[in-house]
Amino acid sequence: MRIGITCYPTYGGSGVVATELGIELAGLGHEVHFISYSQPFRLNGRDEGIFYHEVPVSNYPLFEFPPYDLALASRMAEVAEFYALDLLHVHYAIPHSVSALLARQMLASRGRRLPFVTTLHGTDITLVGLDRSYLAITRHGIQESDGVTSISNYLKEKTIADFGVTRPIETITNFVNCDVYTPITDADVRAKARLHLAAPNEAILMHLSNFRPVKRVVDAVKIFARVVKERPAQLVLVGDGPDRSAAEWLAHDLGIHNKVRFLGKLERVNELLPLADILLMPSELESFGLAALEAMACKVPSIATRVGGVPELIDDGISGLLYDVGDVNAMAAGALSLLNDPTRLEAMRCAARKAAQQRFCATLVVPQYVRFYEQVLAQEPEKYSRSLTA
Ligand code: GMT
Repeated sequence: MRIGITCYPTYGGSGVVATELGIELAGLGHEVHFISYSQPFRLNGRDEGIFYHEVPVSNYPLFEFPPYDLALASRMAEVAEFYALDLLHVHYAIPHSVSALLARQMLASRGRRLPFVTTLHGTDITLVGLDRSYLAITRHGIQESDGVTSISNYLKEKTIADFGVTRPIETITNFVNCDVYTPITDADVRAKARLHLAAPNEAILMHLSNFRPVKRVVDAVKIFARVVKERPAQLVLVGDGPDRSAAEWLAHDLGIHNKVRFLGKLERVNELLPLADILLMPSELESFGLAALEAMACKVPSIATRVGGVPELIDDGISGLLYDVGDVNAMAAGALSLLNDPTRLEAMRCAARKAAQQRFCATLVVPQYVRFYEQVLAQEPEKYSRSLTA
């Protein structure tokens, strides 16, 4: 198949999933064309079968807001035509599903078919899409998609309840490449690599996010402050975003800044995650929690919040521990109980890796997308043209 993928290419879970999906699809022999305003950050330009098409957005003095969604629609139609795309797969409903809808209409008027699949990721449904200025158009984009997938059952139910979407939505969970995200099995190698981040007697707690308010990175610092009072430890924060300054200030105010390391945005998180003992994911909301899955594949369990789709990923008490949002005392106590009981921690580490392998491995999930594309492509052309004119 020749598949066009559109996503937010910068730091963010939906862009990561879209990029990893493109890489996996190309690995299966499909031709993948990314269409976006910049190169998705996990692409290196060297992957066979992957092409990148930038969306130029020209400005004009009349435009206070350059219309990216229109430029995207034009580019989608252009790329689909030039490269004979079979379908488009857009990640994050706003505005990508609407641009795809326009591209589909543009090509239909020229007698060419371009179905599109929309994958719902999170804040497109739970936050941004609920804003009055976007709600109706987001619902329209979803409703008019040729296929819709959601990354968790939670998000699927939320879309039906809050947007009144009546078309079927298929849950296809996020996934991880279990050969790229792996534990470091040699204890000596792992111990040596950890020395870059912590002293041998220190536990490593890690947090990985885009530091937006929804991630509650400040809670990660609060949890760590309670842990480090009781035992030697380091907090390693990977990523960057609006709440970084608040987290840095808190670490200084609490006098623990020499134990807190901000590594910034990094690409090869698969090399860092296996060095952690525990991942902290104290989010206000997660429709899935991709960072926790990537950590699980590296044999790292999470202390996380019982929100959104997280309970579909983490089996509380088995592959991680779940708490109420903001309950930093309980989360710190949970982290300490694991760190002070190496046998229990090891059992949880093994369960985390096993869950990633058995339920969320790319080899299991990516074929679900391929089957879904085939179903969309098999939809009868008459039905397709009816939906276009309806
Ligand atoms: O909202 C974000 O934090 C970013 C967002 C995105 O779309 O980039 O992440 C969402 O999608 C991820 C990948 O599917 C999920 O793992 C995250 O749980 C989800 N974030 C939220 O629901 C807050």
